[in-house]
Amino acid sequence: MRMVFRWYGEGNDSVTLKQIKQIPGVEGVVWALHDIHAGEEWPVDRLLAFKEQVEKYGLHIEVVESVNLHEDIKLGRPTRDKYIENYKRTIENLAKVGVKVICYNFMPVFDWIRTDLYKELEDGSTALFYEKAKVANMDPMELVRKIADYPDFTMPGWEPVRLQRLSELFAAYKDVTEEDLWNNLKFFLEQIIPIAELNDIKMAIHPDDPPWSIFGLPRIITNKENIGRLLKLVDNPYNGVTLCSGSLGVNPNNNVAEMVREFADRIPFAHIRNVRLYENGDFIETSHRACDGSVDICDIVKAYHENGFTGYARPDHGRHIWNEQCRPGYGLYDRALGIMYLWGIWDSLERQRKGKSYAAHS
Ligand code: DNO
Repeated sequence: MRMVFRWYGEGNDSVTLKQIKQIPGVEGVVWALHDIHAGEEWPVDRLLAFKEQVEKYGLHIEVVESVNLHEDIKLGRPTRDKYIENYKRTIENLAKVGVKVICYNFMPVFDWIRTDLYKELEDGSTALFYEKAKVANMDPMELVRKIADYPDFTMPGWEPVRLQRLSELFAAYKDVTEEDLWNNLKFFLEQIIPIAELNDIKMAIHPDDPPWSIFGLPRIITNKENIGRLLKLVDNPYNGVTLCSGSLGVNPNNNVAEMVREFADRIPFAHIRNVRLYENGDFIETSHRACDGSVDICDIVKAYHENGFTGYARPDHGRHIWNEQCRPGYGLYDRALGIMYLWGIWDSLERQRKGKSYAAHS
């Protein structure tokens, strides 16, 4: 397991590279050029400058999250061809700076969705919260206004350009079914995977968050069966998944550890975090510790360990603790605690496997 940490870039993140370097076992940052619009090519000079900046701190940039797809690709419009060409060029450019994994998603219009970014937990910390009934009854424009209340934060999937086009996008998706989305994903992968393979970059799709349809828009990367289907669309090791325990874990029918066991060789990147589910379908993000939420993080890490997982992993969202001012879900403290929890489980499993001390200096 190769630990990495999401970083939004200088001036765009409250966490510094120096701090990230001090979290035990973190070897690289998970990053993106957030100012580049979906569909545009990422220029090599920008990538080289970013690499130099990060490497100064002894960290690598091998995992990108995300290279977002232009909506025309998801909609299967004829104009997708030029955006797919740009995507291929971006893959080639990323290979030039040593990138090994590209995380992306295929969710129409929106990326992850929550109804409250600062919901208080019983210990006084705050965390991302999703109220199912609220979303079910919500006009999506209301959610957009809510995000606009936090102008300092550019959330992936919520770029201003996309939001301005919201009503147009809803109209465009009106008749798009899940099967259409599958066909459009297949078309994209058939074009992209050969280029990814040639450039030794694994494509790793992120599950839909939450893994069900919202606002009547189709969502397809939602459960084990569909992940199996995705992997077969183009049956090649370069077509993989970012297995996100928090996204998939909010559906109680999803057993994430079972998915790890089934798809281990097709998971180049793991997102590991916990979430607490309520009977009415609401959920809140908790600490990574298994007993704090509904997802068996111990069993998930055990499944990775059993399978000799050598891919990248990152803690996912954290709570906001100790008065930290940060991007919602992306503070330093709770994610660093999450990492230590994951290492704790991993190291004790390693200790058992080896049958001898795991301490480097003993
Ligand atoms: C949320 C993230 C997602 C993820 C994208 C990948 O915190 O896990 O926004 O980056 O869905 O494309």
